[in-house]
Amino acid sequence: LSVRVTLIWILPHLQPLDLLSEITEDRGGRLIGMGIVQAQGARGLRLGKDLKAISFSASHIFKVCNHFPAEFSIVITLKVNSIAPKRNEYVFTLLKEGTSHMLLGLRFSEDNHPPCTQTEAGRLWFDVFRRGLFICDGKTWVSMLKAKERLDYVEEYQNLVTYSETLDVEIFEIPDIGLFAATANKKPQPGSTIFKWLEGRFEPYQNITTYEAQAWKHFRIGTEVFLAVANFEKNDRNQEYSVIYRWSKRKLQFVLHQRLKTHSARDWEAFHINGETFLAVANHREGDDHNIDSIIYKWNPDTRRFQTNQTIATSGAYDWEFFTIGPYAFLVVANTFNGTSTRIYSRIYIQLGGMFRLFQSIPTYGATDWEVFQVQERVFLAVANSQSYETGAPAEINPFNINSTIYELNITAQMFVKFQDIPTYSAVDWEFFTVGDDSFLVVANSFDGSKFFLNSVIYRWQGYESFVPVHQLPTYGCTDWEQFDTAEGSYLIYSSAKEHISKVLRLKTY
Ligand SMILES: [Ca+2]
Ligand SMILES: [Ca+2]
Ligand SMILES: [Ca+2]
Repeated sequence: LSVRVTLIWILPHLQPLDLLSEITEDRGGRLIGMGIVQAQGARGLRLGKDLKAISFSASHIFKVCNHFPAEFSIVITLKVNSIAPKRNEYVFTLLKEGTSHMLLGLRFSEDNHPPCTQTEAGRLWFDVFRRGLFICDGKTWVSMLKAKERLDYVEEYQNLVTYSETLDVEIFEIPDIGLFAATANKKPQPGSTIFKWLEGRFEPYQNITTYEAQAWKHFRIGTEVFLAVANFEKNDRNQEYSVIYRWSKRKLQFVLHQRLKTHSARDWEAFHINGETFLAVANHREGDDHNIDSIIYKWNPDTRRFQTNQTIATSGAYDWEFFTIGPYAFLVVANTFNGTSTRIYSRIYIQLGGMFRLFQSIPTYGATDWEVFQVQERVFLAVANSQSYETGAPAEINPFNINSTIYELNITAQMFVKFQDIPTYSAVDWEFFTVGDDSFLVVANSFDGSKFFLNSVIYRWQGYESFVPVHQLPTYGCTDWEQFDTAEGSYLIYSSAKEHISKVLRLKTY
């Protein structure tokens, strides 16, 4: 064990003190109980085998004032060749005068947590394995080197004025260009707006004609950036298309790339499997028929076009979500309505042999959104249920105030099982995000049966207690939540299907 301990006062007129020299030399300047060693060009002191501890009175260094300064650093250079498992070693301690009561201590161990109770409060611990310095707050070891931020509250940041109501927001980055938000707007002229983040705010950048746009999806193929829009309505020439745009590096604008025939498209999902790019469209209905095919397209690098790869029968499809677990690729669809009922199955598909096959069916109630997320090693799927309705069945007390459900992947059973029910009001979106070490879910509550002014709710993961509501956010016709980070901070944005304003909120942390 070789050590060097220096105490640095954080005051300009105080000089660093070499604490080791206080104990290593006798009056004649000879070393006591240690030897000088050289390791990779650095000289240090090795404690003698028989030396258990050496100490000196603090009065040696507190010559003018006998109080510790409010701020100070202890710099320790330590080389440990080996440490017995489950052993702790104190490197430095400060004891109360004339007693063995420890006021401050720094010890290191090989990843077995030393106890941390009121007795150890204020003690430091250097974890060799995780290479972190921790302080005991009386209950747990808190990291000092990389103090994680925590969500304190949410504040209004920017009112994003849109030309018409907004159904969806997509946040994406174009490398070397910046951060963008594409809003899916209801009216065709001037259409939907793409905003660019400039000096801490979103500013309008480009308008694109869309037809009751429901959703935007951004994706990349190689270095090329694309944006796909789901158009719910026909264009002026009675044609029904959803459109893929490509970022032109020359024009610095999105330009038309490909039009695909869709049927009241609600959503696009983009994903890559083994280097190939796919797009899945949620076809909601054709005329009055909700039981139609949704399509998975595959990018053909030769023609630079998307081609139909697979069709999947859906019922009022509203949302696709792609995810992977280990080597397996999954797609889950939110089926909203089959023509008579919203109480139908939404389905999870797994890709086997190049095709998606049914993996699991989950009963849902007018499902509008799936959100997949992980907390530690656990995989969850949350569904937003918007409405419980069935032709001929007795009406519910409030068909909009129903549970939305979080499912967890059970590895042994190889299926998703119900984890937690959360009461929602015509939920249309879940968004998962993290702040520091904490995990959050925010739900878009859109309608309670009589009004669109409702609170959306942020839930925090609290382990054994599951997700617990922590913040209530007043919203108006809220349809989508997105979380994003910039150099300035962390933000949420939500879209309103009821007014021409979407709102950017700032996550205040401490
Ligand atoms: Ca969105
Ligand atoms: Ca989606
Ligand atoms: Ca979502």
